[in-house]
Amino acid sequence: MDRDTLHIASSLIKIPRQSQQYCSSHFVDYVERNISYSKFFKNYLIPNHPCVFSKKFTEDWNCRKHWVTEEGKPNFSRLLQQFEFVQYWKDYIQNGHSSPKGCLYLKDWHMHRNFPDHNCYKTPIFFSSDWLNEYWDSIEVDDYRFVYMGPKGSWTPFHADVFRSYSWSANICGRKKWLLYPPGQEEFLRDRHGTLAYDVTAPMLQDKGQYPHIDKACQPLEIIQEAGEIIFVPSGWHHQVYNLEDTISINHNWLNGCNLDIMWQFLQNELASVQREIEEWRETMDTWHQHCQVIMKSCTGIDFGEFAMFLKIIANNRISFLNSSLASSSVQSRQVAEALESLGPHHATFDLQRVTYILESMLNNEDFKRLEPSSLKFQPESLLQEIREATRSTA
Ligand SMILES: O=C(O)CCC(=O)C(=O)O
Ligand SMILES: [Fe+2]
Repeated sequence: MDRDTLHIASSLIKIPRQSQQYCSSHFVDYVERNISYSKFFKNYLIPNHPCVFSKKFTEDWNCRKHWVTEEGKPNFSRLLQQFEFVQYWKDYIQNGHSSPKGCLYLKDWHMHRNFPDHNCYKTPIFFSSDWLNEYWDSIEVDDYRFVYMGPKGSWTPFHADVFRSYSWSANICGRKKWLLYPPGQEEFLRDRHGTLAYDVTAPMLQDKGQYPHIDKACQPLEIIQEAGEIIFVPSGWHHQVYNLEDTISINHNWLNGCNLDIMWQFLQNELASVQREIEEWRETMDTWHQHCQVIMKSCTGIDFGEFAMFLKIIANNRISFLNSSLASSSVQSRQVAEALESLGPHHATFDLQRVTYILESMLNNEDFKRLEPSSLKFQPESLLQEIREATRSTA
């Protein structure tokens, strides 16, 4: 990241997100060839706008060569040697796109975790400020890097991504149709009980008795993604996705300093909905607030204590990086060091500014103040002080 971009980003940090108005535009930017990281950061990450990268950006990936035949179809003999689901898929196509098992879609397969040496793609630099995978790699519990393999006709219902993260998704072969709705539109796509639509194209949605706010919903942004292209799905944009051909894709969920505020708002909303759900027990239980955190963790995958820990690990890595003392003893820490190196010290400074901003907001949050000291394994005030010291010379 260059210095100008850091200045622009720093000045935006404390401005609350405007409620976003995207309905008027039905176009999505197409990135034909190399753009600088700073440009991607300013044009897409900060404004939280989608874009599509051309197939130039994946042309040197091994999987684009090895997993695909010359006709652009999945290379089953090659894939069969490696992966089991492929037998089902091959039979399905030979059987005229049908199977007694139905139209199965292999989703959320942790290929990267299961085959760490499978050097079949490289995350483009644009998506490399990835705190989600950096944190979950460090605790060795999970990751958010996936392969999807789906026959023509398979699809993913309407949703927004985990913790309101970004996603990027590259078609190794095949084509997808994406229907994207800007943040906030999902409120108009709920039925009278408040349940989010499963299929936004279902005729039932036109029934105003069932979907009372449907008239207010804008048309989705419709994107056809061709083989080799990568789509950037911004934070909190709900989407529904179709495989128009037999399609293999690689996607990551990721988040960073630009959408950290969206994640933090999401967690506060999640906690509020747990609290509403068990409101009636509030007065009868001393440990009601702790219980809310436990329920939130089991429904959402994270609680306030772990979110604070996540910020601590991210901040520590950047403090060490700025002090030139970042360890790179394991594969994971080498990956982190490489990413921080290629994004540069201005990016690390921006990251720390964002951690500070959110940590300060957390310290003012009533539910955060109520956490048991034991659920917080460090002192946020000390971390803020360390960040101030580390960024003093660079800011
Ligand atoms: O490709 C799909 O079917 C779904 C992908 C998706 O939801 C995502 O990348 O966020
Ligand atoms: Fe998604």
